[in-house]
Amino acid sequence: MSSNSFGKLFTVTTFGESHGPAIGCVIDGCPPGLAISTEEFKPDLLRRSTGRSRYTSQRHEADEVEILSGVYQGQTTGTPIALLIRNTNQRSHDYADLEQTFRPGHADYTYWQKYGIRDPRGGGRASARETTMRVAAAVIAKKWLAAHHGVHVRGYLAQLGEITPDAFDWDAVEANPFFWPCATQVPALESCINALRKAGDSVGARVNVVADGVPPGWGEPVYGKLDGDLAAALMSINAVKGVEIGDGFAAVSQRGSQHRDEMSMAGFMSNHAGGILGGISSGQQITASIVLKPTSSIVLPGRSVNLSGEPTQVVTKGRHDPCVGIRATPIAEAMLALVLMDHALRHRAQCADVGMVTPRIPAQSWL
Ligand code: EPS
Repeated sequence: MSSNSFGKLFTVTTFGESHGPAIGCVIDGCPPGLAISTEEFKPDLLRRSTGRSRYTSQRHEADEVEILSGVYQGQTTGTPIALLIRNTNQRSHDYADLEQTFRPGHADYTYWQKYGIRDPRGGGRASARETTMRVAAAVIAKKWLAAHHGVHVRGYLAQLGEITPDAFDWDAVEANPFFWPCATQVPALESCINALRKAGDSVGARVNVVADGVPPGWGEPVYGKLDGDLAAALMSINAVKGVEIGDGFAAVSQRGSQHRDEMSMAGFMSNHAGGILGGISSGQQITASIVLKPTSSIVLPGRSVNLSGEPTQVVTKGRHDPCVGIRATPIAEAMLALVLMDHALRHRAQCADVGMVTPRIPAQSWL
């Protein structure tokens, strides 16, 4: 009922609040024998972290993972893996005013209506800090997927406000703090964020993620569709307001003759489907896209009401991201990896005996 867990065979449960003593997760169902060390969590946690550049929240967290269980002599044992990260840089007084009111566009109001009690410090459970544990859990999923199936998940920022990439280069993506695929546009992104900061405002963004190497057959019909689970997982990320798989909403104006991905034994001739047909992977690159709304925690005054129902104005203090999309690439990758991991195990459980059937169209990458 309380929905802090997801996945059927590779189950991840997260817990903790942004300003509590710690955040953590329990991963159940991880196959035994996977080598894993605390060092391996660092790169992805750093990619997601606040304070990595001037263009994100300046809260400085070390994000040091402690492995509490499920790993013995450097290998997973098949028992629940508990990971913990202690919060060390909370500034809870920034949130004092929010005890009495609600930020427009934030979960403050809906959490209050649902539970009748809330932790307003840092957004509590609704804080983007919770995504730290998704990224940590996905380090394990990414490693297993790569080792057992050669699956590789990556992503990039595909739009920031009005700005779209002029060119595409995977090498550029990891070379700037925006995960932007065109190096020459980075100064324009910096100016955009600087101007937003000055104006006290925020902006939305689009993040694209892809998975290469997924074999055909992962996913289930009807209620367990791979794209259904992926859409739910991506939509569960804070601030996500839209999800597309493959061509997504562009399909509305396409003809069937355009949208279908014709086949030959040399490969599929296009990838409008985003690598998923009937909820089951086709062996093509899996492609998905998310839209993140502009951050609601902004310093421009906004009209709201207080706990007594009186009109008031909210000015959000604190160290907020002018665009949450800038840090969302590793989070979207994490959700894609976690869904793929779960479906890899689900496919193995039911259909491992089916093995390889012919014809098998070779995989291609479209990005
Ligand atoms: C967040 C507000 C800021 C961010 C935080 C998400 O927190 P605070 O107000 O405590 O400085 O820094 O993000 C993280 C701490 C993180 O690790 O992602 C919010 O309102 O969601």
